[in-house]
Amino acid sequence: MATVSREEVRTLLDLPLLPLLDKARAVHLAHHGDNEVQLCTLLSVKTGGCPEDCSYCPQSSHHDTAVGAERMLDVDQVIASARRAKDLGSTRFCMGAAWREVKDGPAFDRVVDMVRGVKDLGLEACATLGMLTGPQAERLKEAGLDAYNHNLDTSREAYRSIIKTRTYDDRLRTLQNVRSAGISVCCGGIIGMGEALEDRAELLRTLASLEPQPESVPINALVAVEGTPLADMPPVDPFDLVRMIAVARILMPKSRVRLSAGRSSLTREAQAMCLFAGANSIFYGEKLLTTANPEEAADLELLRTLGLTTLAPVADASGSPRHSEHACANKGAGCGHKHDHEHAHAHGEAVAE
Ligand code: SAM
Ligand code: DTB
Ligand code: SF4
Repeated sequence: MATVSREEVRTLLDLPLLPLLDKARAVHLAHHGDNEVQLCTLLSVKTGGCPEDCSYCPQSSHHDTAVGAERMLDVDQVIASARRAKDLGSTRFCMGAAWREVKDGPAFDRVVDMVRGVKDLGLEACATLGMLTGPQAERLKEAGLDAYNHNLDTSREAYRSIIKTRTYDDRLRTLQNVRSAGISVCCGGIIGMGEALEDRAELLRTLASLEPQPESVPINALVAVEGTPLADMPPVDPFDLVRMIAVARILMPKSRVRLSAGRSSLTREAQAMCLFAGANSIFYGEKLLTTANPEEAADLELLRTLGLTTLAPVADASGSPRHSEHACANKGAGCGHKHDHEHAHAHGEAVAE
């Protein structure tokens, strides 16, 4: 897309909700008419004790929260979780570490092995490990990493009041290293941290101006965690989240927009509006990194009610059946579809594929 100005983004964000939804929906249908939602499962492979001071984060060692520093998980534990996620229908598995930056050595070697194991299962592999150098990004790429999550979180101006231990430019540098290594970019932000509308507009403008635009754009609503400096922030107005998603969809038509943290505080109806506005991925599984997320069954039921399907898994090198049989209303009528995802696609159902 041609460069967009802050004023143009602000005009979109300020539209009355229904005309904004009309615009976003038109863009969404033109680029993602398949009605597919990707299920992505998160796992914290190294929890807590992080030296960064991100005001929103329960894993920062600067804040006194219930999340303590834990040992890094073993490769086998991670692969077992990834297998469970896949059996439940996820097609993407994202490993998070509470690190400021990746340091070469045994811990990074272990993450590289985790990436290989996740890829062997036929899942998309994503990681979010803090800052990365070019050579580190290349090593992850060689291991098969598909995507790297590194959020800009908010505007450059507001960033300084949210995080003091690193700069916006540090963030942009890592994004460039990821891009140069040929890994796809997952980059988004958070609303509800006390930022002004201008900051939201500026975040969206910055994301949309990245060249190329990020393939994946997570939009998080702050999960206000006790012990963090943002613990007492008022809850996000769900319509504000719908607006952010709608404008992200309009500005980044081809990207996968992810309805991310904060879903546990949203009604089914609010989530439905987010999905209508252009979100086509959710984090799936009872936990995000350290905080709660809706139960899988509730998510599948919601998608089914809305007539959305889940993204089909990519081919598995082993060729073995990857999904258990799933009760399909059409099976009795002899629809002939052998696997869950075939039923889902043919009959407009949302099932764990
Ligand atoms: N340490 C790495 C980093 O900061 O990039 C990776 C993990 S970090 C937890 C990943 C992202 O989670 C952050 O960039 C932030 O956008 C999001 N996040 C963390 N805590 C959050 C919260 N309480 N509410 C909403 N989003 C949150
Ligand atoms: C993203 O933007 N949101 C996810 C994922 N990328 C890594 C993380 C949300 C974390 C919410 C707080 C927690 O569970 O610790
Ligand atoms: Fe550390 Fe990432 Fe949390 Fe910031 S968001 S404190 S870098 S884990």
